[in-house]
Amino acid sequence: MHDVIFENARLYPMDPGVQLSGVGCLAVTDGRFSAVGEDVPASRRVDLDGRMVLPGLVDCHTHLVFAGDRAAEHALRLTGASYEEIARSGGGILSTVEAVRRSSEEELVELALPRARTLIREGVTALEIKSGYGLDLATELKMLRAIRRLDEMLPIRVRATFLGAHAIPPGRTRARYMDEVVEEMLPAVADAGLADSVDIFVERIGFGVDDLDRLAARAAELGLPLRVHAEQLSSMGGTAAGARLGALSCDHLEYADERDVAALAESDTVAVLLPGAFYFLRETRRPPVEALRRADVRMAVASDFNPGSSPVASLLISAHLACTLFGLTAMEAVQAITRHGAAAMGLGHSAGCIAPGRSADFTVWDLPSPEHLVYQLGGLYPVQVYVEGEPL
Ligand code: DI6
Ligand code: FE
Repeated sequence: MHDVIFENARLYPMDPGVQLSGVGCLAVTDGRFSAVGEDVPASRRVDLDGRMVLPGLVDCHTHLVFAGDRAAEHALRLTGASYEEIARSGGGILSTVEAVRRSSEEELVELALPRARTLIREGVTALEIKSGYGLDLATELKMLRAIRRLDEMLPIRVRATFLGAHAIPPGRTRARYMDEVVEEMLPAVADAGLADSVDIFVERIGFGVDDLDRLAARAAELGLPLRVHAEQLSSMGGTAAGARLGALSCDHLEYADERDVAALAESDTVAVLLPGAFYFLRETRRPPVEALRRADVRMAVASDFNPGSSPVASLLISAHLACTLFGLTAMEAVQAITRHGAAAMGLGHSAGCIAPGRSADFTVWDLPSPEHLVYQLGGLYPVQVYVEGEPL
């Protein structure tokens, strides 16, 4: 006997093993999908009236815990300054760092809650949030505690990523700061159980592949999976290195080349595309989507919601941009914000598709087909969101 059966569901399970799309049933027991497709006996029945059912959406890359804003910087960029110029002259990430250092944990939570709720309203049921605006141990811990607090307060799954290696704090050398990240901050974060994964910004204005190697070795000792910001603004080989190191994902990839794609193809690493940042920074170099597709590399899409490069509070708009700007097909984009997003954030076996045994996180839409999710730009909301089989 199953707990609940949802009948008359137009199912799009996003499970490569299941080729059904049509009206059927969906059973949930103990918060997990217990049958997909067929009608089974259950204690309770819910009629979904033929509405479209998709997995809960997954936003696998955000920096939505932050204080202050960077609207003035955006205005400057509109008159010609580049992101890199602004970062080098002390603006950029470092101005957000100052604002975050001045804020309390409670203030950070209060600021982040409405941002997360905006995503949840769109159907997001799993959300990753990075630290990285502290750049010292106390503030990084404060950010990570704020993320844990959001996980407790919100009805969805929130995962925390330690991104101490996001930028080099003023007055420090890269080498000295990296010592601190690897020897002090990462072990303390792991000890406190405040992170589910570790990330690093491999970039000309950030860290090198040598830093990535060191961080990855320490993260592996501590049992924390790796994610990598790579090839967003420059070609450094961070993607190939991340793939070789078994990272869950390499993210951005505008400057990834054939070697990077080949390394991804030989790994289980997911390519996370962040078209919001590309759009917002008015970049012109596109990630090698056709090569990734040919190499069968799984592509995810995320909002990268952050105050500097992607103040984009919408995963669906991000998916839309991934189609129009990067050339994803509509169904690739839908997979990118469900199954592949889940894999990128380390939930590949528990979320992201409608299949027996997975967490019963799903969304119900008054739309004719999944293609509609990347058709209208903005203003799309599910009529109902379920997490572990319960309506939000
Ligand atoms: N890449 C990005 O796009 C963001 N962080 C990163 O590593 C930008 C963060 C910011 O500008 O505040
Ligand atoms: Fe990012």
